[in-house]
Amino acid sequence: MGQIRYLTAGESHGEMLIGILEGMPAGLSLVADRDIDPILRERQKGHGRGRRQKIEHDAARIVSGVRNGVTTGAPIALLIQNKDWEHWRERMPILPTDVELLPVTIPRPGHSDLAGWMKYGHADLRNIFERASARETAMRVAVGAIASTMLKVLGFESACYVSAIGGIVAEAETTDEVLDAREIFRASPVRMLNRSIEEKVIAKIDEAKANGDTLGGTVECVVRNIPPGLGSHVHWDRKLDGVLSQAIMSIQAVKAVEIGAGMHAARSFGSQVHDSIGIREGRIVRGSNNAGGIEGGMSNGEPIVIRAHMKPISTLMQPLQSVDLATGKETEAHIERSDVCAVPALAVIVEQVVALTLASELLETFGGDTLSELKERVAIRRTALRVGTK
Ligand code: EPS
Repeated sequence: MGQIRYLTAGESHGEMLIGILEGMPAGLSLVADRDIDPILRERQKGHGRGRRQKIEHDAARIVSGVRNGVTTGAPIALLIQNKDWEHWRERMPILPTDVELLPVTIPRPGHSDLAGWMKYGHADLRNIFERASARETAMRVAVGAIASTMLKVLGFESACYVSAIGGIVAEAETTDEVLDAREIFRASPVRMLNRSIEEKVIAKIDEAKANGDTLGGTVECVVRNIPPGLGSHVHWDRKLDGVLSQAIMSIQAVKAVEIGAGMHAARSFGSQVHDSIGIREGRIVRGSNNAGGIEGGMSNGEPIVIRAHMKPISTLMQPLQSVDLATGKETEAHIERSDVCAVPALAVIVEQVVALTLASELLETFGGDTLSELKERVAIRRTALRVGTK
């Protein structure tokens, strides 16, 4: 368990999303429209997003924990208004109502609908999926952007791009390539590195849309300048790779996580996988980074490389077979406005979720009530690791 805790609340078509971030040190300069809102806007982009993103203009309002543009060390509370609530306020009432709520009773295969019904028995599946919706990730991104702001001050650099959509793959060769190409993929409608395949990917998303279908894909996140020693080898629940994977697996529609060489490592000889250790000017250097920056559950100073694989979105305009839970009869699944492809949004979400985890682990390892204390301690760790001195 790291030192940062956060909670989100809110339904996709409720009045607002709410977040509370606890454990940030005092002394961080933080202004929502400079540090959070540009990242929220990035999450809304991408070819294949639905009409909802034309309605929303996500912006965070900080309501506590910051004074005069600087964190105080108190919990930071945030609000994001759902503009679409205007259209839903009658059907998403907090108070008892006489308005007909038009219950949804036919679960969508792949969504939370059926498992949530089995768990809660709600007669209206909307009571499940309004909260399960990936709309919640808007607040996770807002909270993560605060962690990112702190990590940037401490010299961390991160980027996350889309390496595959619908089976069309374009992976970076090196970590530096990803970080250097940030402006390129941010400008891409599919957040990919290779502009030459962009058209092919866009055509595939359009084909899915025309067929009432959806597409998933893969994103790759890299983070550079991480001090060694985050996480721990001593307990299962303190291992950095375990903690990162849990955080990423908790993002809606993510079905697999890989670190470094990931699945490829399982198919290769050890001599092809493990990263040789060398020395240059008194400093440890590695021959490769197949470990993805983590060995023995600890950061080893190399860039962290982590991939998340997303299933296709489960609301299909050409629905699969399902069962009406009210009548017990087989029929077509419920249709709800949704996205065709949200993999570019996932890239933004993963980068911020990784930042939250790293910030939390950083504070666990180095402590620090104030940002200046934390900065000093991180600097000592970064410079202390010289070898060959005797
Ligand atoms: C989302 C907003 C939602 C969905 C999407 C995420 O908007 P609406 O339901 O009003 O169209 O587009 O939710 C899902 C993919 C899901 O599985 O529920 C957003 O802002 O990210």
